[in-house]
Amino acid sequence: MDLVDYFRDGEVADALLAMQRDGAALVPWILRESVRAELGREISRLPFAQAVKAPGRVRQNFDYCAFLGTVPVYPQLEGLRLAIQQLIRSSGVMLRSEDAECWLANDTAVQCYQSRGGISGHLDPSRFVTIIAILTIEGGGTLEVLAARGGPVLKSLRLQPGDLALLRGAANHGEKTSQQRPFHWVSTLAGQSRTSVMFRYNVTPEKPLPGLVYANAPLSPPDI
Ligand SMILES: O=C(O)CCC(=O)C(=O)O
Repeated sequence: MDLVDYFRDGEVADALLAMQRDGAALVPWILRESVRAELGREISRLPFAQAVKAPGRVRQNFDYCAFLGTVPVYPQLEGLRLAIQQLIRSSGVMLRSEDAECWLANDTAVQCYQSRGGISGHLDPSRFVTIIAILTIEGGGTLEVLAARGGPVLKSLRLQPGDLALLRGAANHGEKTSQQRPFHWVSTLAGQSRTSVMFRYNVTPEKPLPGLVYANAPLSPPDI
């Protein structure tokens, strides 16, 4: 059974163009109920860690579990990674920064927000290029594109279980400014928790990102 509804491909292409224009866009209800339930069960077994304070003024209030490259041991998440990669690559969309056909989902992060959790206004690191794909697995939240770190809000997306949000990543080939990446913040809906799965195209996977630990990172050699 397909994880996502391929018959709605045209909707993904339209959303990618809206993402290019506005910084973010939504493809509602892309995951089937049964798929979300399976993912939820698998996600509950992940080795979560608490997000550490990001550099500067960014406040992060969630637990996360990240994988670089493939997602070993967790077949539902790995299946979702491949399905979303295929969905975006086959959209036929030519973005300003790069053809969507070149996009890779080689960096996966599962994030669990308790009620009132979230992340304050920030830019994603420039190593994450072109498209950031964010699925809401459980709970509800809001993702807002901002004119600057503290607002005002330019576009607001309400995130429901099964939705796919698309966020504009950095331009490939070394973007130096923040013109391409939108400032954004994420919050939970009142009284709700939220679990998201985020797929990104990391163009410098060999360089560690301060504060981020991958669950499948190779063990460091023993001290001798
Ligand atoms: O969990 C989400 O919906 C996205 C979080 C986000 O913007 C980030 O971690 O940079």
